[in-house]
Amino acid sequence: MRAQASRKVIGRGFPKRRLGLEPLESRHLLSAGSVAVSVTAGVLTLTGDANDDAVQISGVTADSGTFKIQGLRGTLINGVANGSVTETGVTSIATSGWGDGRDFLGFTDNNATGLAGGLSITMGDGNDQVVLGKEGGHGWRQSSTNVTTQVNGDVQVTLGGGNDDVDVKNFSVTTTQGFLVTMGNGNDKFDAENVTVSATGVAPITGDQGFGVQMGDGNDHVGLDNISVTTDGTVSGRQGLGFLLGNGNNHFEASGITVSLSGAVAGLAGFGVMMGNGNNHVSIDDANVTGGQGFAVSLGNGNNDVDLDGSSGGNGWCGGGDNRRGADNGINVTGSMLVSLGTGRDNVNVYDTTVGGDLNIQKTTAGGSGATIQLQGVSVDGTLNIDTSGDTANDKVILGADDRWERSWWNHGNSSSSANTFNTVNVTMGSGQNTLKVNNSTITTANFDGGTPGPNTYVQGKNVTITTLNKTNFT
Ligand SMILES: [Ca+2]
Ligand SMILES: [Ca+2]
Ligand SMILES: [Ca+2]
Repeated sequence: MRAQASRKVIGRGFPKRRLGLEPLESRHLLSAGSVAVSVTAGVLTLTGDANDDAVQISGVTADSGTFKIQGLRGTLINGVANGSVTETGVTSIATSGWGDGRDFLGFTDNNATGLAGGLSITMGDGNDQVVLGKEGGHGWRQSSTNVTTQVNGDVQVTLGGGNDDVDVKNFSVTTTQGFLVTMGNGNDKFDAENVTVSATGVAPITGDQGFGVQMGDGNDHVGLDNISVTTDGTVSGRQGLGFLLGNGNNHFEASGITVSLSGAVAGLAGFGVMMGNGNNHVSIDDANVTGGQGFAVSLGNGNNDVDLDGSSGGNGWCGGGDNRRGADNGINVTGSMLVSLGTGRDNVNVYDTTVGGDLNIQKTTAGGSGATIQLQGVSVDGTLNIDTSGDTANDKVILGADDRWERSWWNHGNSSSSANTFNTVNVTMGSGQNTLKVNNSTITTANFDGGTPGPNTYVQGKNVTITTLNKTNFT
C-alpha cells in the first residue's frame, strides 16, 4: 500500500529530491485510525489512536442527547471502517488517546437546546483539523434545521504541534468558563464566524474565562467575523477575548467584535491580541469592548502593520449585503487601549475610534527601523501617548487626515468623522529625522517632543485647535 501511494505521488510530478520524505507522508495518508465509542454517565468518549482518526459527530434535531458518530476517511468506528453509531443520553463529549496523526473532528448539532455539557477535544502532533458548527443562514444554503450549534459547557480544543486548522461557524457556547483553543508550534489557522461565548460563572473561576486562542510559533492565520463574548465572574486568571500567537509571520483579521466584561478579575480583562517576533499583519474593524482594562495589540520585533478600522473595512461597495458591515461603527473601548510594537518597521493606522481611558501607542524597544502612525476620527477621553522614543530611524506621526490620505467615498465615506478630539496628547519621538503633522484635530494640551538630534519637522495643517502647545526639538 505504501509503495502504491509513493508511485502515485511520483506520478503527480513531485521533484525527485523529495522522494526521501514520501514514505513517511504516505504512511500518514494511509493510516486510518480506529475509534472506540462509548457512553458512560452521559459522557460520550471517542477513544482514538496514533493513526489518522477522522470522525464527524452530528446531533439530531429531535433529541438534544442523541448524536450520530460517523467514521470518515476509512476510520474504524467500533471496528467498522467508515462505520457509524448513534448514541443517546449524551450530556458531554470528549476525545481520548487520539495522539499523533492527521486527525479530524467535526461537530454539529441540529437541536436548539444543544449539548447539555462540555466538549473536550485533544489531539497530538500532526496536521489536525477541527470543524465546529456548520454553514448556513445565507441564501440558498439556508437550512430549515437549526443553524446554530449550541454547547452548554466549556469547550476545549488542544491540538499539539503540526499545521493545525480550527474552523468555527454558527456556534454558541453558554458556560461558566469558556472556549479555549490551544495549538502548538506549526503554521496554524483559526477561523471563526458567528460565534457567541457567554461565560458567566458564579463560583470562583480558576484560570482564564472567556474565549482564548493560543497558537504557538509558526506562520499563523486568524480570521474572525461577528464574534460576541460576554464574561462575568470571579476569575483568578484573565478574562475576555484573547489571542496569543508566538513567533512567526502572523496574519490577524477581525470584524464585528463585541466583548463585554464584568466581575472580579485578577489578570488582564479585555480584548487582547499578542504576537511574538515576525512580520505581522493585524486588521480589526468594528470592535466594541465594554469593561475590563480595554483593548491591547502587542507585537514583537519585525515589520508590523496594524490597521484598526482602516480602509479594509466593510463600508462602501465591497461591504454590500451585510447590514452590520454596512454600518461602520468603528472601534469603541470604554477602558484603555494599547498598541505596543518592538523593533522593525511598523505602520499603525487608527481610524474611527473612541477610547474612554488612555490610548497608548508605543515603540520603546531600543533600535527599530521607523514607524508611521496615523490617527483619524479618534476621540480619547484620557491621555493620548504616542511614544516612539526607542526607534532610531525616521518616524512619522500624523494626527488627522493627511492630504494624501483624505478619505474618499469608497474608503470610509463619512468625511466628518475624520476629526480627532483629544484632551492631553504626549508625542515623544526618538532619534532620527522625525515628522509630526496635525490636521483636523482639537487638542487641549499638546506636548510634542521631536527627539534628538533631528532635525525634526512639525507641520500644522487645517482645522487644528490646540489650547496649549508645548513643542520641543522641532525646527
Ligand atoms: Ca490520531
Ligand atoms: Ca496537531
Ligand atoms: Ca503556530
